[in-house]
Amino acid sequence: MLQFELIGNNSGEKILLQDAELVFWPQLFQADESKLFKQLMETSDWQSETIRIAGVERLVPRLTAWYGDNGADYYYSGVKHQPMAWTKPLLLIKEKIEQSCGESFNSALCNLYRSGQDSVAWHADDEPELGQNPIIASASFGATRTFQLKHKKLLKLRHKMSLTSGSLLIMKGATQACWQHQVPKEPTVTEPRINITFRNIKRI
Ligand SMILES: O=C(O)CCC(=O)C(=O)O
Repeated sequence: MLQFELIGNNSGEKILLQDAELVFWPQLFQADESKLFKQLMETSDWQSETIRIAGVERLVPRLTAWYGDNGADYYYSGVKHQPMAWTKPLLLIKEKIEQSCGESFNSALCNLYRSGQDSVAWHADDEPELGQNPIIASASFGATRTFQLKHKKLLKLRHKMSLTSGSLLIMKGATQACWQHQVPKEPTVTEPRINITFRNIKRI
């Protein structure tokens, strides 16, 4: 049975970046992170999706799974997707994050990066159903991967950080409006990583 304890300073570390609000907890899940990684691997319904780029169908370079409250539908490539019902480990992680940051979430996108060959390209989490200035809570388990940010207008402004296992990164304020982020391929990484971005879909 997994249990979480809030110890020490639980307010996270602020990352100072122009036009962004980022708060980072390097070890929010502490000793539970490897157990959670295993449970997430086993209980998530990982799917291989395709995207169309310039008329060509391509496999998304990672596996994904959407979970959420009933009715927290989201639109992707013009198609309505319905989330699957929450699993136990996801609900535990969600509860811990909600306790830590004081926000609530009704859906989660899970990404499985099978190795350093998997990635997510530059984008912002700025879909209309997330509303203005959305709060995105990003929890990571497994291999450490590099998370990069670039300002949409001030092209010299860039930032990168290592998202370690058991960490939580909160992105809020103007972050999605002003910045893009990516997880690039890292061929030297051989181990898998799971990332979960908790979101609040407004159109229910
Ligand atoms: O894997 C990550 O750290 C980021 C995932 C991400 O950007 C997303 O799900 O939109």
